[in-house]
Amino acid sequence: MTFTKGVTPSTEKYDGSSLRVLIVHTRWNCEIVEALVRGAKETMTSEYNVKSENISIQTVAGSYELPFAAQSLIGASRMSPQSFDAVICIGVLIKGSTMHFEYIAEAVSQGIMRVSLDSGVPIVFGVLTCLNDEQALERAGLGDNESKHNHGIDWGRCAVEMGVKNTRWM
Ligand code: DLZ
Repeated sequence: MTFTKGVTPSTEKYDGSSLRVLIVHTRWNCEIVEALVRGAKETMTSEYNVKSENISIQTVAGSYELPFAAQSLIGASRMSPQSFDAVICIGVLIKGSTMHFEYIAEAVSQGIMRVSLDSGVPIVFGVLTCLNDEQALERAGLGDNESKHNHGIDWGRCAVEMGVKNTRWM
């Protein structure tokens, strides 16, 4: 049996022109992360009319710092006239020879979910957890593999959908 792998595009057309989106990304594995950030940003602006000036970009050192940064920045934005409607946390974890990968991946995924539910702001899980460099490159749309695909594109779409739905459901 064959089936369509991955996310089926939504049948609804979302208007992102009034959304405010935060992207927090790591400086670890920088080239791969930058391609993912570009994919997310370009998708939001070109497909959904999100204004570039309404996309805030902040960096942290590594993926472990992403949940704390998201929590602080969401909190700070609440003090300003316009708070964030959606957040994308972007990082790339690549398995090495120690247990670092497992601990960080677990902490970050749990942390991001906790910040999202506690704050009521949808946070897209844009953290690749890869077993090797090739997997990371392929998922950022880089390298030679024919099946490469930039997952940042999906994260941008997800952020707009969740941001719009969040403003409706609030
Ligand atoms: C320490 C570490 C390691 C080994 N690997 C990665 C990685 O592949 N991707 C990533 O984003 N960050 C990594 N880090 C850094 C941690 O996430 C964190 O920045 C440090 O442990 C400091 O808290």
